[in-house]
Amino acid sequence: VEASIPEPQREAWKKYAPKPFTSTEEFEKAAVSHIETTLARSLYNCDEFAAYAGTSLAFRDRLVIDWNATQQNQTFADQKRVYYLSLEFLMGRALDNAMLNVQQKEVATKGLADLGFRIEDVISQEHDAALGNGGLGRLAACFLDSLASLNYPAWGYGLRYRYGIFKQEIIDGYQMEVPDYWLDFNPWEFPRHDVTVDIQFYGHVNKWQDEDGKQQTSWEGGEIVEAVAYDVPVPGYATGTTNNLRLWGSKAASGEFDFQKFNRGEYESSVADQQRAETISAVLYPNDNLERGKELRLKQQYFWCAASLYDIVRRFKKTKRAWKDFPNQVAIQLNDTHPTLAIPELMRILIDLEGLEWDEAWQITQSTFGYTNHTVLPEALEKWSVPLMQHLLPRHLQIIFDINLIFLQFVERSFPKEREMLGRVSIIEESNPKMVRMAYLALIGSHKVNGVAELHSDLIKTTIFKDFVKIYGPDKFTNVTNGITPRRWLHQANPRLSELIASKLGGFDFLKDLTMLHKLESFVDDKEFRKEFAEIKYANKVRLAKYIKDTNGVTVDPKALFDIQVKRIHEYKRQQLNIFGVIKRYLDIKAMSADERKKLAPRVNIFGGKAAPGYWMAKTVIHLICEVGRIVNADPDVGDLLKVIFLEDYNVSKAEIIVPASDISEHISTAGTEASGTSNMKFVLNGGLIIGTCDGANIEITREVGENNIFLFGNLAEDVDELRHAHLYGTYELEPSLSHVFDAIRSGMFGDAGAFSALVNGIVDHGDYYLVSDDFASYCKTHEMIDEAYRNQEEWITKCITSVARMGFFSSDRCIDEYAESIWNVEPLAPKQNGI
Ligand code: GPQ
Repeated sequence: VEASIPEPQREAWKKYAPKPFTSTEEFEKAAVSHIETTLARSLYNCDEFAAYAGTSLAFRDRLVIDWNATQQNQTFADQKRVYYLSLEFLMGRALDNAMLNVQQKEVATKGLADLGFRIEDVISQEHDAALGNGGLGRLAACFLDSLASLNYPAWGYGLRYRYGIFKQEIIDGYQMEVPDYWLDFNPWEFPRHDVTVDIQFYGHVNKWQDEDGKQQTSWEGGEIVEAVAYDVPVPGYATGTTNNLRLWGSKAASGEFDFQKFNRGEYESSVADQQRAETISAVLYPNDNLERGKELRLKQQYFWCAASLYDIVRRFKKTKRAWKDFPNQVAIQLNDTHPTLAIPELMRILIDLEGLEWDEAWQITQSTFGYTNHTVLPEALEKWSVPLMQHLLPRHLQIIFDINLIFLQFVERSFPKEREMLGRVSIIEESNPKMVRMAYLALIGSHKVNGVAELHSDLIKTTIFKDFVKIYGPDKFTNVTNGITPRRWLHQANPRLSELIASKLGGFDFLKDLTMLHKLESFVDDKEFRKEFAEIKYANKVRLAKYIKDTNGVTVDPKALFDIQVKRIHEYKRQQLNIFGVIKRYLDIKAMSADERKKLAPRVNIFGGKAAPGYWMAKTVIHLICEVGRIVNADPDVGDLLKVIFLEDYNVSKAEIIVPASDISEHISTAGTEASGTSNMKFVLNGGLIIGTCDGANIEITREVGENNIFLFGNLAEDVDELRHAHLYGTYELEPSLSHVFDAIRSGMFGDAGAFSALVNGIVDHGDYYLVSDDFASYCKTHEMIDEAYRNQEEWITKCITSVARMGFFSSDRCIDEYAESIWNVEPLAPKQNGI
């Protein structure tokens, strides 16, 4: 309050407050001014990067104006806000998105042309903000876009990693990891050196009785690390709302401690302290669907949770409300179990620092949190060792024990005859060492738990959380099927398709209400529309073909069927099934006569995705794909009939080129393992069909687009357990056509056979856990059906258009409205001055 300009001077201030550019000329003026003064560059020294920087700074000004207005408006309105806590935000590039969301891309296109630049070249200068691994992080980014576009008062909270997900280089057919230092020039973040929080680690717990005989607890000693806020504006589409993403960076606390060290002449050790503190937010852990229990990771989690909660509580306390109102003002969503420490941290604040009684604190805490589960894979469920937590967070461990004790007493009272249940549902696993089961803590500390697609939300109730459904009843569990933002994944990635749709639907309103797409169905027989639709797909394939030529040096025919699988490499996602299918196709071609070959539909199989650096089997799969490509692409018998491409360093900005160019994409996880998948939605929205298993959101996509418009294959989730059991204990016969493929690999056809023995043996000798053999015949047969269907281009296009028209459900806007209504209980807040 002391910082605000006094009333009499506010007129002058308002007179000079900046206004956003609205014309080409004003944009050029802003960009040139930034290039000359902010960047100190000139007419004679302005390359594409400088043009990118100037353009970004011009748009940043525009965003900041809306952002300030939004924050003021939200503070003044003082209604309930939602806080989305996520260790990952896979944002990708910001400039193109900002230009489109504030609806000024045309202005920038013309302005940059005037100044001698092509806008695509300028956009491609930007480094992706790659603060995430895969689907979970990208979901968080789509949610931020929807929250702002729908005018929800919302903040994202995350970590400001200095290194995002590593850059992948393919060298001699092997993945190499290169650090992703992305902060050299980042105009999209605002360091808030005045917004800091001291975060405590280690130390010990003190308990005593105060004068009134009340039990008091405090956490003393240990070390302090400082959290500094970095704010990133998140513009909504066609609205004045620009929300905030607050990322915390770590640095050494600027206290007496290092000052004293410095004075004692311990310069080196004081610098070392500094670096140790900065290590906390240094790097994103590159594991997808896997947890490895590293101490630094736990430090990251607490650092971020504690800083975020301090910030949220500070904002709440300014309103001078009673604590019981906290859940009426604050909803916190936990993106997976990574932020679960926020639960004991809020309890600690309320009890130790604010003096509330346990029951009231617990009531507040449970009403505040919601927890989203993203996997049932056991290796991905977080557990932290009790000794580690005792050492790092002694007070939090006590609180967790107390939560557990009270919970188990409740379970015992409710189910007195089921004593064995206590061990199963305990937050503490009685192993050696004991472990804290974070998913149970998250569930117990939240009022709602949701899965991310219908099948997944059903599965969590019958598998990992079965006992908890009995304990709390089914209403604690709900489903919110994932979605994607149509702004980035249609309008930005596929501008021509977006234009075509707008021309038929009378404008771009469908970008805010994606269900409007259904009106496209009445154009499915419109000759002109079909022609343009097909032309756009072809142009997108030409663009990808050029990209493949530039990066891989391989010429591919854009008229061939483009078959794409891009996602993290994981055994459960079964890229191995895909490449075995490709090998079978290759062997079949080799065995054909020239005449038979002429009848074949040419294919390009495109792969992309990163393997976690320590995940050897996933790296082996990448190596096999590269080796198959090396042999197949050079085989004159094959020519254009088959090409196999591994695209290096798959990321968000590359997805924007790849996704619009697919005819078929592959979503072929072992049934019951892929919680939802979100790229399946992106591909169909862009006019591609999919081949998939009955898993995750594939099932709901099928329901929406119709069974005739999707290629499903493989065993069902309900049969997986039995099949696995049969592999291990019954008679197990390898699918003969797969055996044939393995013979080829073992013959050395794709280089050193020894390199692939673990991959093959896992299937032949070690139980085929992911059911590759069981699904192989059905998979290959379905690909034959795809060949057949693709031959009839007219019917194919009908399927594509029909599918696009039926994808309205998969907007992340629908998804966010569901969270708001059924979990958060928050209302949108119309912006004061509209951005348009
Ligand atoms: N997901 Cl647990 C990740 O991307 N990383 C993870 O560590 C975990 C889940 C994905 C999940 O595999 C996909 O099926 C989902 O579509 C996605 O989260 C978003 O919910």
